[in-house]
Amino acid sequence: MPEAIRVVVTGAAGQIAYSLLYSVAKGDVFGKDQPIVLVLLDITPMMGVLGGVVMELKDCAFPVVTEIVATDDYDTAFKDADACMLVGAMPRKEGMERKDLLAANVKIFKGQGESLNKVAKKTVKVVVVGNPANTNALICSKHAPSIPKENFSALTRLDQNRAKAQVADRVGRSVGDVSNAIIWGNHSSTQYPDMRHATVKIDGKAVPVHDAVKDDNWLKNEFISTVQKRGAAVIAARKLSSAMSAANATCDHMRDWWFGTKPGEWTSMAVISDNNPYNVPANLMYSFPVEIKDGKWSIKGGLAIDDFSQEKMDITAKELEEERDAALVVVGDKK
Ligand code: NAX
Repeated sequence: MPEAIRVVVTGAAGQIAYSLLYSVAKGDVFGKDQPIVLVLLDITPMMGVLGGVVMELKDCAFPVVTEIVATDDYDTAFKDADACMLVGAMPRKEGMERKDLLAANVKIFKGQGESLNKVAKKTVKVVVVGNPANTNALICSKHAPSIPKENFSALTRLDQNRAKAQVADRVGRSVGDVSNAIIWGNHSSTQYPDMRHATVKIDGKAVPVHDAVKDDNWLKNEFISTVQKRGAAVIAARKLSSAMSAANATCDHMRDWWFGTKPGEWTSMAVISDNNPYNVPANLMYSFPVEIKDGKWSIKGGLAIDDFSQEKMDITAKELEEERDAALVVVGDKK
């Protein structure tokens, strides 16, 4: 058996973590032969609830889990961490403006970045799920300068999965037949779900999604807004935000980062935009199509960008620049 890896889940007493921990502990992310020390972080008032989660995890008797650590202390949680799923965040409360939410959250991610910088392995892989995920990931990375920027990412895989599901339904195929959907930009309503390079397998052949859907108007309008607003639609129906699908996407994201993408396929991840091949401004956590090999992602280059796409990519970049600048003021890195 290989040596155990330390996997940290924050917001561990929350609703996404409740599904996420089950999959991680079952071996669905790092493999059924990879022992795991499962580290659960939440805030002090949630320690009682977290104790219940620990009891349930123990009662699952998952063979890959060698130890469970539950804590409210950042340095204890992140010590020697190999992989971190940063789900915990301050939820939006009634009457709270977007800027108040941003301020509360970037302070959390500054603190977690500082702790990662001090105590985590320099090879740690970090995915931020807690919103505003892209900007939180950027702030976290900035406060962990001893860890490569490439080791930080934010989750847009849920948006990608949503996009694939919409197209699969539309053309009456299984979602597994749809490949190479792209989410560009922010995990917010400005994201640009792009199917221009995606294919759907029909009778064993990879057909461009545009040819299979045969409705450019749907792809440019209803499809995009459905994906952009899917989170709100789930809340309206379930009276709770997406949890199972968010947990599943977090697992997909980390599994692909750990084991790699299939040849000829890419996946969407928000990663540092420095030196990207699409002229997106530097110094943002922007979602791109990435290929992953040996635990390292690289942005898939060479995809043609038409005027329609360029405009949408610019809108979401602008929002990320505004979020970043506001966040840098909050953490005192900018006046
Ligand atoms: P919950 O409110 O159920 O759980 C959040 C948990 O985080 C709570 O237990 C809370 O005590 C904990 N927490 C707060 N501050 C913390 C800190 N400093 N350290 C550790 N834990 C802390 O929310 P849940 O539904 O699980 O959602 C978590 C986050 O995911 C939210 O920010 C949400 O907006 C975000 N989402 C992001 C998605 C994405 O695709 N990037 C999609 C789903 C989800 O909306």
